[in-house]
Amino acid sequence: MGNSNSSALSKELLEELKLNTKYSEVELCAWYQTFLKECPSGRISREQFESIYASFFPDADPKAYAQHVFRSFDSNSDGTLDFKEYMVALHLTSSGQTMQKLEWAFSLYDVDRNGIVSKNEIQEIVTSIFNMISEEDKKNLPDEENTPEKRTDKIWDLFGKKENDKISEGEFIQGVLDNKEILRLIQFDKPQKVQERLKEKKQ
Ligand SMILES: [Ca+2]
Ligand SMILES: [Ca+2]
Repeated sequence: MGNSNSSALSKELLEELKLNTKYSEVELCAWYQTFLKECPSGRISREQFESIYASFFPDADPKAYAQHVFRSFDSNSDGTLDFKEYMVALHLTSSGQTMQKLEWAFSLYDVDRNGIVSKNEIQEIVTSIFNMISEEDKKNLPDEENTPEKRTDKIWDLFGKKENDKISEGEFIQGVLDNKEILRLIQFDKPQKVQERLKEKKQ
């Protein structure tokens, strides 16, 4: 339509996204139109991002987790998600390759971005995950992982770490690849439900 310049994706960005995500050129262009319709400014603010999460978890408090996820996707740390960051996020959370996903998981847990993960950082993310679980669902958690502290202790033990040890990115990824139990414990375990609601919203 009239404003073809502002609503077209640059060739450069298109090529980059084709390389780094599973999406085709046609899909990326379609996503871009949807993105611009939802976010005419071309950027998603942290507040918008939080309110999207809030709409998915009406029975819980997803704010802290949303902030951590936002940080992990805001790769240039400018406080907004542009289309590129948004598409990488979408790719990673839907069907990214394992290695990419694990690198992203590490960045989610590396709260202060210093390249290593401490037990405190694990507990911070685990606590934010707990805030997204409704009171009803919390009652069904196994006894040894039904508080953020217990779950953090369990993860830390599975990584074979002592209280003040740290985990490097390589160790983190290897640990998760070697032990499915760690993978289960570091994740929020209802991504499927969220994905379904996301799909519903897009239609
Ligand atoms: Ca950004
Ligand atoms: Ca850190």
